[in-house]
Amino acid sequence: MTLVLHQHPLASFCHKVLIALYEIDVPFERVLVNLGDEASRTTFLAVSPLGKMPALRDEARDRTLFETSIIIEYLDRYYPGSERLVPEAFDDALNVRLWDRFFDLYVQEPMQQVVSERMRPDGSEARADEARAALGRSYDVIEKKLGVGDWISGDSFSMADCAAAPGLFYAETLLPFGSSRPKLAAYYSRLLQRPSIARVLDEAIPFFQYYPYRENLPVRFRPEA
Ligand SMILES: N[C@@H](CCC(=O)N[C@@H](CS)C(=O)NCC(=O)O)C(=O)O
Repeated sequence: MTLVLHQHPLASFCHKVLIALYEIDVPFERVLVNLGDEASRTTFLAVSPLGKMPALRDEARDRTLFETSIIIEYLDRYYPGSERLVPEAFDDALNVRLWDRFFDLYVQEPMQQVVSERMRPDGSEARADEARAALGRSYDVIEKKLGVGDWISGDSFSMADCAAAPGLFYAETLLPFGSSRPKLAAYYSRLLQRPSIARVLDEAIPFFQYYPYRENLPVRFRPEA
């Protein structure tokens, strides 16, 4: 198999690239990374020296890529699906890249911050409130942006929606969208119904038992008590 994705099924940034791979509909192999296992960690660090997931190896073109947005741009260019994930026209592409950055930096980052605070050995969760407040501000920006077309940058599903789905999926378990953000809630429902996204989330079901906020997941993903 030419494309090999090194990933973990619970990791939100891995979900982002998996969604893109399913949208493009290109065959790939996956290697499950277990950072707690010495052998798996060593193999992974040889591919992704900073230890960040996911990483993509393309044997056919002899390229190794990390950083999700770069991986998706690469796939979209060299293994394009029927619809482009990053539009050709510069202004449209810039808009997609802007919202891709927005979801990575201002949704995924504070979301991960809240989750990692839960794992602090002293149990203090000192910075969780700050990160939740940042998430709330991001929700307000998204609410304002939505309204033209079904997707974040308009009528076409794009790389930015690949970034939005995993960030919002986990963020909603930490800070619900609330009744003041109806467009965000409707966008989130559309994302969950998108076949590529539903597939990625369904594949993660066996792993959701390890998610610290599993009790707040949508019912169909919640592990049995
Ligand atoms: N900016 C990176 C972020 C990747 C990232 O933070 N991945 C997480 C998993 S969701 C990770 O590798 N965590 C392990 C670690 O930081 O040690 C990207 O877009 O690829």
